[in-house]
Amino acid sequence: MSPDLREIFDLFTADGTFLKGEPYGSGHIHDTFRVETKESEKDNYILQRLNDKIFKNIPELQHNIERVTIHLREKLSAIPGSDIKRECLRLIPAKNGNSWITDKEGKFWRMYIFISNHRSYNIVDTPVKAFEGGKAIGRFQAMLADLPGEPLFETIPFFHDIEKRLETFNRLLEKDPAGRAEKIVSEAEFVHKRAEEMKIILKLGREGKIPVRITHNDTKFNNILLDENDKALCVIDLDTVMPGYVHYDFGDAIRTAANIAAEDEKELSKVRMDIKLFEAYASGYLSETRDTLNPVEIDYLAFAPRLITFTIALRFLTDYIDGDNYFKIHHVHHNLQRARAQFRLVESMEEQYGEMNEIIAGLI
Ligand code: ADP
Ligand code: GN1
Ligand code: MG
Repeated sequence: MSPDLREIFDLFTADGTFLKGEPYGSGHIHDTFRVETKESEKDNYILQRLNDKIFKNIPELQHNIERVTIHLREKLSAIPGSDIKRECLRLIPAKNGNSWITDKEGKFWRMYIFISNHRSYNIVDTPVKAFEGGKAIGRFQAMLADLPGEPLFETIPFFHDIEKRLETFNRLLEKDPAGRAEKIVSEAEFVHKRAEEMKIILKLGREGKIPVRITHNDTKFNNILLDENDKALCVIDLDTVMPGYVHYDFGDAIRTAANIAAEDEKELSKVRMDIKLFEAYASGYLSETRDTLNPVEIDYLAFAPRLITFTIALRFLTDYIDGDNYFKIHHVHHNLQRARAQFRLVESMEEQYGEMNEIIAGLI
């Protein structure tokens, strides 16, 4: 049954009267709706029914987002000419005093101001947009570097931990709960061939050579909104903002900003990492972070897209053999199709790895 959005809307302290609400965006995790208000001068809103199968502790998750958005807003307010309503997500408090409500079925909902006149891209077609995306993520990391207080909650423990992801994959491959293991023999071989080299970032972390920082952890390009002139506007989807390595954010952004094809492209010959888009994103990112990254972090930036694209391909593949319990899918073999496209993208990055390293070195 579709939710009664008007009823949910009225549980929040939003300014404006509910006119209509409809599904919005192409996120893989939550159920997202855009609510339009009757008054043209008032804000519109985003309502989200949160995925509590994936996020086990929603009050902790919301607490993180409250802290992060308050901090970002303070930083932005100090910049003359900033547009606070559009450059940072704003949670709308519920009438119960929390930043979320639960509905009759026990499902959690939250509300944000809808960021007006933004542009969102699943595929990036010009280096200028990639550059702006890089700047947005670089600035985001810089602004959160001095977040006061306790470390943020780990909303999904071991989220980018490739060792754990490999263990889960191998366990499910053995168990084969959906009877699909025989369909992925060549993909499993692809994974096993690269498993060892993918552990390098974790090893560098354990050896203390790269620091844990506050990272976003889900920097796919449609989580970076641009404005009507395609300038960096706002980083959204803050559910996984938590301690992490900068490589996770750099890698995931390149995975999406520099892939000239869709994430789930069926025609694998169309999938390729465009080196100009890579260069542009890296240039935007380093323009904001060059002075704060340590030499080892910089040395491994070019490796990061290989790691994260591999990790996310592995997660799509794992979900496929598990029977599609995690990502929203739009057809029966969707997760396999996504995994194949992402593995092809890993190969394209491998082919251009030398050049990627040269570009990073040239930007420092
Ligand atoms: P998911 O985790 O499912 O990806 P997101 O929080 O990224 O959920 O939201 C899904 C989509 O909704 C985003 O990709 C974006 O298009 C849109 N969206 C989310 N929050 C806002 C907002 N405050 N203003 C405008 N659009 C938004
Ligand atoms: C999910 O939430 P969304 O759709 O922006 C996923 C990411 C994956 C991505 C793949 C919490 O991102 O980790 O990289 O799909 N988010 C979560 O498209 O698992
Ligand atoms: Mg998203």
